[in-house]
Amino acid sequence: MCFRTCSVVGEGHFQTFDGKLYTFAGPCQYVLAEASNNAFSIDVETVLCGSSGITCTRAIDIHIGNITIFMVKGSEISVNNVQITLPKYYNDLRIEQSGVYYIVTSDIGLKVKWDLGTRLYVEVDPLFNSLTSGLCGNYDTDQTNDFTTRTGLVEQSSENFANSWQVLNNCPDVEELSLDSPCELHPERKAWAMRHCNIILHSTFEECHSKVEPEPYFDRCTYDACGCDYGGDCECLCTAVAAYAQECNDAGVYIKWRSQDLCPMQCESGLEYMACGPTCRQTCDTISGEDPLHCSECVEGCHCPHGYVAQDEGCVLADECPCVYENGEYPPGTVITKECQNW
Ligand SMILES: [Ca+2]
Repeated sequence: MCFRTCSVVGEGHFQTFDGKLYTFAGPCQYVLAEASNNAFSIDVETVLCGSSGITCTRAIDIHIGNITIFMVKGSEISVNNVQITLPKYYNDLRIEQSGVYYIVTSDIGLKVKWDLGTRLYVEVDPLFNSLTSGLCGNYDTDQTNDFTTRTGLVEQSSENFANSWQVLNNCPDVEELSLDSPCELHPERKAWAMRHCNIILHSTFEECHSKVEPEPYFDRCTYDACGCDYGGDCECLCTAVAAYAQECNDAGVYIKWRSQDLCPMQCESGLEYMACGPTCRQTCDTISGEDPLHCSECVEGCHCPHGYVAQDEGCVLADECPCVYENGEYPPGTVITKECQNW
């Protein structure tokens, strides 16, 4: 069975585990997903990112057992209030970075991917069927009950539903239909937004169109590109296009859509841009291991070229990794009485 994914992309565009799409803009802290067996909970904090009232993700709290992982834009990740450096491996928990994403993987059947911006994905094992609630909905393959509030009512509007999932119930409720379309509020931005978001409908993504319907992503893109006026308008546009590209990746179609003219991504220290790079960054330490299951999908971003592995901030030739034997490091090619694997 496959993991089910819930996403929060761009400016408050949600897709529940059961696939229901909605947009909700409320600046507050909300329960994104929690399991009724207390296995995990994930809270998300959103802030205003445009004058028309749209909101963006600013921070995420992940609680798994007695561990709390806190990620906030512009700061280091902390675990139980202690800052950590990546990658960090615990017995049943991994926190690592690959491409544009920070990735938390837990053996309980939970994976959280966040680009520290406006792309957030939560994946759960099917064993959580009928156990989740929050803004990601109750996962039971039935979309019609996804707007279930904290008190168990099924609401029609995303606002009434989402308001009930405030973590502390300390923010003003968002009114139904309080948000006009950002393109109506900012008509001067509409043409620019439409023109650039058009790449989603364009031949660049043609191969993906039959796998992932492009129109909803085009609509979200124009919404975000019109509304995101607190600086970084290009970032909003690029994220919206990248969100469609990520869906294409998940569907097995890898499209290199970035260019010098549209959303170029500069990679440093010998890394190169890949539309579909490995989820798990290989290092000299991990190269001997098999790719664990959780590394099977791919993510876009800056990755070491083929044949290279990550070392410090940059990459080294895999062949040049030192041999490690009984905690000692030896140059490549060293022959020890007991066999050291040479790479
Ligand atoms: Ca449901």
